[in-house]
Amino acid sequence: MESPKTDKKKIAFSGIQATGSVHIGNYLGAIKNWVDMQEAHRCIYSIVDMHAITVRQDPKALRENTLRAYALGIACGIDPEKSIFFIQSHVHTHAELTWVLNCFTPYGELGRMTQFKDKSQTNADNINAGLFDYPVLMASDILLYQAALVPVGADQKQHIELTRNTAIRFNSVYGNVFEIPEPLIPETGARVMSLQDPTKKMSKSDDNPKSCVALLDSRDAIIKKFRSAVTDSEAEVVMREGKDGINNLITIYGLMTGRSVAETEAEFGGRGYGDFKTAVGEAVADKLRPIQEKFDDLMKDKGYVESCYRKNADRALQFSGRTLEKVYKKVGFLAR
Ligand code: AQP
Repeated sequence: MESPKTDKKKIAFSGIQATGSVHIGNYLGAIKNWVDMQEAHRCIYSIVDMHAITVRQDPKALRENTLRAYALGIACGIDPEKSIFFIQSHVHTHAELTWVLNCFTPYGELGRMTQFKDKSQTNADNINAGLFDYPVLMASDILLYQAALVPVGADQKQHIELTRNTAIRFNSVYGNVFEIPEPLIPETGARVMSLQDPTKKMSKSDDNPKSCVALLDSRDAIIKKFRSAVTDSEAEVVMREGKDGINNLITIYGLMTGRSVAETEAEFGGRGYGDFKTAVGEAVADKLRPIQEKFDDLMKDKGYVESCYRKNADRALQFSGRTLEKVYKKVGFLAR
């Protein structure tokens, strides 16, 4: 039976929302590291569709995006046998622990969350309680699996701090129930910037489609987006403060090709921005091609994809059920 702390490997948990298309920011900031961690850690990953409905979703599109995001995860290299890779709404313990943890999370702390403030502005007509409570659902996702590590992009740091506070608060009342997790934020790629406004992070919900490169964009579209990336009025491919656009492209190029900053600067020294932008576009397209091919194969075999998420929902439920049972007992719920 799968249970928390079955072996000595550290447990890692992370999730991605099933909204819109997964982009290279999600990939470089999170998914790429999830894949790399599978050997040395006990990994648990989720498509967090319950988080997605904090912003109004079209039901048909959400279903489709959830399936596509799941298949894309496998195409990127998440191994659904080795890791537990599941769809959040398939595992009822997440909603249940959220209720309990709501009672251990101060209202004021949730109101300070930057993502809540940002999303309240972009969704001014639908500032619902779920949007406010999003970080408690995220805390439940992590704490249910006794995760020690949470590999995420830099934007999620504040939510993990809240998760830690909630876990410490609960443990201080009831003893050592939850592992206290640490964020694992990559040194490079933690904040991939918009191609149209390199002072803002690349984001699925950006109105300008040229700002964001999706993992499933065609080769032509990828190269075009990089060619129209906003840079600066100089012509020097060099990483330096104030050159946000070029710094972002050097980072993306480095992560996609394995080249260091110095190697990239030497390769493109004196060649101007045009060549460099095309080279970044081509490197990204080359890196994404095998992922896209694997994704296409998986979408032709939906039976296999379904069997993966069904099996993994059972594994996740078994694992998380033990933590929930312990929590229910600690807070004083009468056993059935
Ligand atoms: N630009 C980014 N650079 C690096 N990492 C990023 N992540 C998101 N954007 C970047 C990381 O991707 C993981 C999954 O993110 P999510 O599903 O929570 O999506 P998000 O943060 O909501 O992504 P978007 O694109 O910004 O969506 P919207 O526009 O809906 O808010 C997380 O680990 C995140 O840190």
